[in-house]
Amino acid sequence: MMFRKALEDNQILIFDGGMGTLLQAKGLKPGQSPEIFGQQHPEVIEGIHKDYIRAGARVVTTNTFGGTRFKLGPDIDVKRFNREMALVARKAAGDRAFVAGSVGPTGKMIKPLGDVSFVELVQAFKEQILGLVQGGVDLILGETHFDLAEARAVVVAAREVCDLPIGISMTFEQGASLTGTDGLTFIDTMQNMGVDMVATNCSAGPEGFLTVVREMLQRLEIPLLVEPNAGLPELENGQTVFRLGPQDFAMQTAKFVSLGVKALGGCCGTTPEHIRALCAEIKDRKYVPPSPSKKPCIVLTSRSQSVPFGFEFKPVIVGERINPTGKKDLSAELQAGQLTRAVELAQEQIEQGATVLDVNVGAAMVNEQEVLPALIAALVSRFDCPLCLDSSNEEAIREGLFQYPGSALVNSISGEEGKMDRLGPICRDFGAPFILLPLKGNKLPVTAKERLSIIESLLARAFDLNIPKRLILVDALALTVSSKPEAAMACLEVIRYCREKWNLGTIMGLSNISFGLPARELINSTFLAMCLAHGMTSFIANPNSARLQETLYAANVLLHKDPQAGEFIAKFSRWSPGEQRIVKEQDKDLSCENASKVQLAVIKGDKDRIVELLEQEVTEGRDPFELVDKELIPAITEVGEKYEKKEYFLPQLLLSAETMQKGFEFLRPFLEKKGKKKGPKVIMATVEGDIHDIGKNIVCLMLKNYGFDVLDLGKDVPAEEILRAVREHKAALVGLSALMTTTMVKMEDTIKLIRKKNIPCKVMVGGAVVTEVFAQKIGADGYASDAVAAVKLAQSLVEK
Ligand code: THG
Repeated sequence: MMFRKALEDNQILIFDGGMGTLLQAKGLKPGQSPEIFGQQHPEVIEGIHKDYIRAGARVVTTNTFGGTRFKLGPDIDVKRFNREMALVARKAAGDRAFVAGSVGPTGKMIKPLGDVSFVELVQAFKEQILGLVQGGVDLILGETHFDLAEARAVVVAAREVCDLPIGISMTFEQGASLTGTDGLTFIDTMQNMGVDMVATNCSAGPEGFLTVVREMLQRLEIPLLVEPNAGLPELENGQTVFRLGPQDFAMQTAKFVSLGVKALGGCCGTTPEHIRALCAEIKDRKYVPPSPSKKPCIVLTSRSQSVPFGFEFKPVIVGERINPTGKKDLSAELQAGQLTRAVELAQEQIEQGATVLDVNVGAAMVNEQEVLPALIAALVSRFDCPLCLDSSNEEAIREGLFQYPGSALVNSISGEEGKMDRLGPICRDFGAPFILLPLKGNKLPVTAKERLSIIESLLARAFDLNIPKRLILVDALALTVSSKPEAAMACLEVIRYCREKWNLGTIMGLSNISFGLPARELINSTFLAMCLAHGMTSFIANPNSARLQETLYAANVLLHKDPQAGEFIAKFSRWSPGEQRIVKEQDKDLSCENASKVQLAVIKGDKDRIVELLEQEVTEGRDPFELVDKELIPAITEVGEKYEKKEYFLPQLLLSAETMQKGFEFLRPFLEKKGKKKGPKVIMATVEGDIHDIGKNIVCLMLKNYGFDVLDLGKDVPAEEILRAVREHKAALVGLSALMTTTMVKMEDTIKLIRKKNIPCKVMVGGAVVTEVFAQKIGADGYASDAVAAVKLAQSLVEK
């Protein structure tokens, strides 16, 4: 029978007991290594295995606990030793019992606690496991582990070497392992990694295991093995002895069956007699798996904390602030490889209530592959909070996962060609949940339908790769509501669909939604409440917002996640309602009292009436040129000023620009008839790889309104194509846009190409992550922070 089958049936599975105490009785000297002793006396080991099988054990464990090169030393052939010990067990067991290949701790601590790296540990375990596999073991059993990172290394190593079932056992004292892992964090991490069985052994007698086993059962979804000692060790004439006799041991250990434990065995001090008594005690008992009361969608862990995301759990705030976007100080530090500010931001956000931290070091001139792992190491050694690795650089993510001791959240896997195939299996093997980002190709999916179709196809691919749902969190994709008015409602639909159809949790970068609007926190917190009502399980945001926190705690009461409103009351019992802070709407016409009808139409964005008004003026004999110069341009200039003064926001700017554009189109035939020469030629493009064009489109509109002759090449435009257009049209000016740090480098390529060909054309750049400093560095002629600034810049560049 295969071991996996035995895990699935309803039998209680009995493992063997201790080896060390028995070996002492057979001549092992205090201080001598049981491994070397076993190599010299294989017949003794074989005898012990046989004794356990006769006593009723269905699984025996190889004498290879200290079988890595770190414990065996340089003189022993690791692979051969493990193979021989496995063969001894196999010989004793035949087909009557399973053989578990024991893999204990190396005695080395992983960096930065000690001096070995994760990769070195994996190497050492692989060597050992290869020998065990060659000797014919039925499963790999990591035993008595006390460090989560090392336990993970056993799993990764076993996966690289074989397809055998894997069980991992951790030992806990007073609720935590030596390096601070509790039972829940342990099983959450191991279940994420997809191991076949979890276990706990050593440290105490059966009764000392109750608390930690109960803790694990809350979320246990796979078989659990419990192997207690024969009581607590006592010192007797300088020797450790275990005094719990076979009958008491058996009675106490058998009690775990009714809690939902699948497998039982013994650790230090237990003998074949203990196992015989245990078998008698559990005869006629059946395995009844526990049924966890609340099942999370995904769980993230650090070495010492586990954070569940799910419909019955509180929403998780992922702190967004370790992100150089818009932060000059942080960008400068990361460029210099310094981590002080990032560590400070971590501290602040944890104090402000973040339970997970997003870590993004993506800025121009930062080597993410080096900086991300270094920052992860720095954060892991200081804070308990699990991390979300936010990078589009796959190598940086992979290096980050090597550095990380638990289950980090990978941000993200999009529909980009091949991305799921490359990153999905890594996430699966490292037990790292990931954010599925519904972006594909070069069109932003605005409607729910478009998003759902990408989500469905990515899910299908993930399931093909054997990625379980417990590793998937969907990004509902918060876009900017001021330019895509239906995009917020699409998020709600995505959230509900993921929950109802797939039982999948969701997340979003909340603040994207309010870009370009005033009182952004008002929009953000209102949208948060809506999303939570639809079942969103987490969000990426700045935790340092009172309004967001107020909304969150209030929503927890309303969605029955804060029983008796306990937390809410504790936090807000002394809260005082603020005065209404709506500033009186300014007397609309005050600031434009001298405006004409046409001007007012542009300023108010009356796009339905602008043509009619202009038509009337033309009929009455007004000069079309004068209408442009004295009416439209002054009006849009007024709008630009209002935007700069923050009286106007993105929606109004857009509306006025469209209105002006309509007016302009109406006047164009009259202007051309009269032979007005066109304004300066400007080529506009979003650079290659980048599909964001809201900003660029607004700039195009504004430039046209100021008389520029704009050619818009669209988005995702390669440098060569931009060069070709510049040449063909003899453009005076090129405007390049990029939203993402990953694509802003393409601006530099484009500028280099234009300069190389010695073309006398000016280049201006802009976009969310672009800065003045970056613009200078890549040799642009100017940088504009928004559409109004872009017009001014364009005018000054073509004048020169
Ligand atoms: N989905 C996923 N991941 C994401 C996003 C998403 N990661 C990045 C982003 N969106 C979420 N993170 C941020 C981080 C910073 C800001 C917004 C979103 C931000 N920064 C301020 C600025 O640019 O002006 C600076 C604020 C400050 O100083 O703290 O707004 O959607 N999966």
